[in-house]
Amino acid sequence: MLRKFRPLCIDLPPKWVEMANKELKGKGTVDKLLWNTPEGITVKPIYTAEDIKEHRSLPGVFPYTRGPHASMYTIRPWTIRQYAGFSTVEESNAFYKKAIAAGQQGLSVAFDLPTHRGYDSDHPRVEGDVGMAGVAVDSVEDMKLLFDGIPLEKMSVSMTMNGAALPILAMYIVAGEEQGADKAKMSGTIQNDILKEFMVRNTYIYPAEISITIIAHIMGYLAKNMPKYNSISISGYHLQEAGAHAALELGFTIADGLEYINAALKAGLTVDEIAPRLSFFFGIGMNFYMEVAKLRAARQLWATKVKELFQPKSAKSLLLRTHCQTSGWSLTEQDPYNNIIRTTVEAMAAVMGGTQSLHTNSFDEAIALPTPFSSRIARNTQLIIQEETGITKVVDPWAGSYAMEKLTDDLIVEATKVIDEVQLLGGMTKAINSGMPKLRIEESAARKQARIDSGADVIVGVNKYTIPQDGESVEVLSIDNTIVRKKQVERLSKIRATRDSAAVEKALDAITECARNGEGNLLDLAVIAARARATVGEISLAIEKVHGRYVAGTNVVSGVYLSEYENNIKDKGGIESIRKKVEAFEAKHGRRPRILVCKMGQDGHDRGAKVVSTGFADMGFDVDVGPLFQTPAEVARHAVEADVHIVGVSTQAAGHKTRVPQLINELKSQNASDILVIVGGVIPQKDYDALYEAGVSLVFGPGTRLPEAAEKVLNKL
Ligand code: SCD
Repeated sequence: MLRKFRPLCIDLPPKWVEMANKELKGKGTVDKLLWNTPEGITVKPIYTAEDIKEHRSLPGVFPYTRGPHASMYTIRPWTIRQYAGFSTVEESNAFYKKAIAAGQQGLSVAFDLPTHRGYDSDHPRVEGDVGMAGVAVDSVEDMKLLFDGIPLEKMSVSMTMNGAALPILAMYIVAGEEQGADKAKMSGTIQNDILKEFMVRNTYIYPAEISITIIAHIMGYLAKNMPKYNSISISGYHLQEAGAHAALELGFTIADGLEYINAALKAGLTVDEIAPRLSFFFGIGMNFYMEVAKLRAARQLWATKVKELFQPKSAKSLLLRTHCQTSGWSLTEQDPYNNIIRTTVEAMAAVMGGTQSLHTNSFDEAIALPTPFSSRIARNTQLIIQEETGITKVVDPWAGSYAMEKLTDDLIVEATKVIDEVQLLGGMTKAINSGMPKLRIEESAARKQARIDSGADVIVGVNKYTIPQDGESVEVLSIDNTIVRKKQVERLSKIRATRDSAAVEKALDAITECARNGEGNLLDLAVIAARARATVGEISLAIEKVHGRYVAGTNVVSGVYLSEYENNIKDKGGIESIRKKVEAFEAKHGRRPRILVCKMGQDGHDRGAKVVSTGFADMGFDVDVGPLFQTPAEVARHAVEADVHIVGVSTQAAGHKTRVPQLINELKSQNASDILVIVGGVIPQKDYDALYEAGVSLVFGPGTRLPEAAEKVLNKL
């Protein structure tokens, strides 16, 4: 009798169903308590012993679901490793020293976007980006100042660097040498995960094949010379930030890791030479149980897959060790102190999932780089969990929870489907070339946005329990980019004037030759070039000469925003009225409103641009998506050629103050000042007036509902 309340595949205890149905007092049946998550998992309101297939083995034992070490935090807690870097090397150095004195346990360097993309600070394409979203490093002289007074033999340093991993790691090695450090003792991690750059983050330089070769050379060099240094941080974090749900994040990340092992084997290395120094990096969002389960599932999946595919001899090759970062995307501009609570919940999930290292975001990061005050709170969040709560006293405390064990199994099943799909395409490089992972992530992001816009997914302060926006905003950090750039340009000129140019040229030629014929080790050669004071831009160019720069396609998914929005019954109003307005516009003007969505400068974070493009297209706009990394002049030319009504600038990395006014001037000079310019993204409230004064029609901060944005744009038109 009671089974009719349940979908056939979901087992709920009949006695419980009977009681719960009574408690529902006629307001539906227990079916409505089932939660179908974006991962394709049905979360039940209750789990029992029947849900557990088998008891899991101990932590420190294959398949390591419960942790890579037996004792975990009971003898050594995770490393508090806050990601930071801004403007000049001197300022970042002072910040690191203060953070260490205040309890931080490892360093994590954020570089600016020109450095990521292999441009020196004096390159004409990067004027607005130098020192904005991280620290500018052009040569080994900068690297030495960055770590001045910080002994690299003792301090473990993570460097988030992918595109320009080769020159940056070379400069770090030389900075260590010149401090007198023993390379073999230097510990840390270079992100060096280029595959995910092609999927989401976009700080690649070269095409995929040579990029993977560079990684194999780096793995080879480190295995031989720096055994304590982790050669890659295989990153799901950025996939989650770009919109991937947990099963996509997990599946693609594990598949990336398997691809790197294959690349190393192809380069003549053995699995046991490199796998123990592969490390991972996951994002931790607000779905608490799912995130704890994700880390447990990740360890089990990795150990099982590596054992099955590569049969390593060393148990260390099977261990998934990971860094985690709380979700930047989950932070809101509205009611920003709520972000402290979000970050705390996410940090708890990371720790209960058994992370080895953690970054907790500062509450103001939805709008700007953190201030010393917000950084302190973020760091203290971890110190309080570590030292006041007793959480470190029990290993894998969720083990044995019926719900957690089942969720771990369910996630393994869903992520395995993703991995199998990638393997069928021939591995991750081929899958990326097919465009599949990028589109799957963009689809997941568009669906998430539709669930928020329709009110199905709640974000407190954004689409529920909102407070009036009274213009009051938190203090944010501003960087005067012109001063940073001037300093960098001066230091570059001095280096170029004083170094032995013949030695530099010889070292750079050797890199070009190796990139051409594959003989030698690219990191070995980059170290020689860095010692001779070759710059990041020059070392990058030495390879670009042979392999060129990669240019990504501009496909977007269509239809998914609308279908997800319409699936959610809570708000049917918004979209239909927009579509009607679009039709009215078309009837009057003979064509639909046409918008060019663009990104300028070296900022490759394109989740916002892609979601807006998909959403606006689904609401009836004609959408052009511009290529990444454009100059204002290039965008203006594109806008004129495509005859658009609107240019929508998406910005995440603080370049808006320089580039948006330049774009408006460019449009004027091309007789196209009738084109509306709108700007959206991470923009502090205090910059709004300057943008309006420069001629911007509308500014949209994070958390804007797409139907509202579309309506405002149509009204302006
Ligand atoms: C630890 N150890 C133990 C133990 N716990 N030994 C016995 N029993 C235990 N219970 C040992 C370890 O084996 C290791 O020794 C040593 O202690 C240090 O521990 P660890 O776990 O290796 O910790 P750590 O050195 O901090 O390394 C953690 C990772 C590493 C392995 C995860 O790769 C790392 O630090 N990653 C950080 C990456 C990062 O910060 N990325 C920022 C990205 P041995 O070494 O001898 O084994 C930011 C970013 O991208 C932002 C977004 C953006 O820019 O877009």
